[in-house]
Amino acid sequence: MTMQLFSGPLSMFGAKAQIAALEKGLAFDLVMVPFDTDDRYLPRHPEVLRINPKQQVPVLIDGEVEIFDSTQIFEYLEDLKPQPALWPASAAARANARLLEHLSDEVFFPQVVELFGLQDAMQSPPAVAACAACAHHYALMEQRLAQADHLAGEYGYADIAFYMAHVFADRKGAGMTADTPRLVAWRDRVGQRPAVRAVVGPMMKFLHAHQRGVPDFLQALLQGDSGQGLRESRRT
Ligand SMILES: N[C@@H](CCC(=O)N[C@@H](CS)C(=O)NCC(=O)O)C(=O)O
Repeated sequence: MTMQLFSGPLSMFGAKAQIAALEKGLAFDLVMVPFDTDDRYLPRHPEVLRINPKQQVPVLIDGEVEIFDSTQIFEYLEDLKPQPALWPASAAARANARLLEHLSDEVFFPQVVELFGLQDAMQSPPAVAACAACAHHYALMEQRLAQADHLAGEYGYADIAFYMAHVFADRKGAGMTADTPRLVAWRDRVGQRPAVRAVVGPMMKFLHAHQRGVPDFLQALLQGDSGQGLRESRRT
């Protein structure tokens, strides 16, 4: 039976898992769970409730494997199909890449979450602090890109995680700027990947259809077929 990935139309963590599966060339059925239109996901799908005590997406079912959490799913996909590799080869480089992925999910993204609900108060102290924290993270990533085209050497999970997190940061008013030119070039490079376009394109079209903001740098995805022929096997 084909692997099933449970996500939501605006789930940045689900998008991480979806991009990774596409990069690996793995077939999967994408199951979109119910969702309300105010940045809140209500994953009432019975399989999500059964498998994830946190009741969150993404959840992956592959035969006897039933797991949740985007990073856990990264690890499973890497074990399942080692090529193309999305973690670096050496132990030290892998540790570094995992650290960057963790920082993106657990340090950078929580600052973005702070901005949810503050869109009309971007000069308020908590919004200013969250934007400053995002800018600090961008500056750190800019330094990483002095040595390589991607955050942890070759393109991989660290890039996927931070790309998705920064899309939401931009939507909430904490996007990257010309202060980090290497990072802007990285954004364009990663954003051109067919797997990334295939996931971010529909997400932007969903936002647009619900009269919600689409970042300037992603406006082009509203035109035409952003999936470029890369599709998961079926949407449920
Ligand atoms: N650490 C988890 C985070 C998952 C997460 O926050 N999922 C969100 C959607 S992007 C969700 O399902 N939220 C619903 C809720 O918390 O009630 C991961 O990496 O998968």
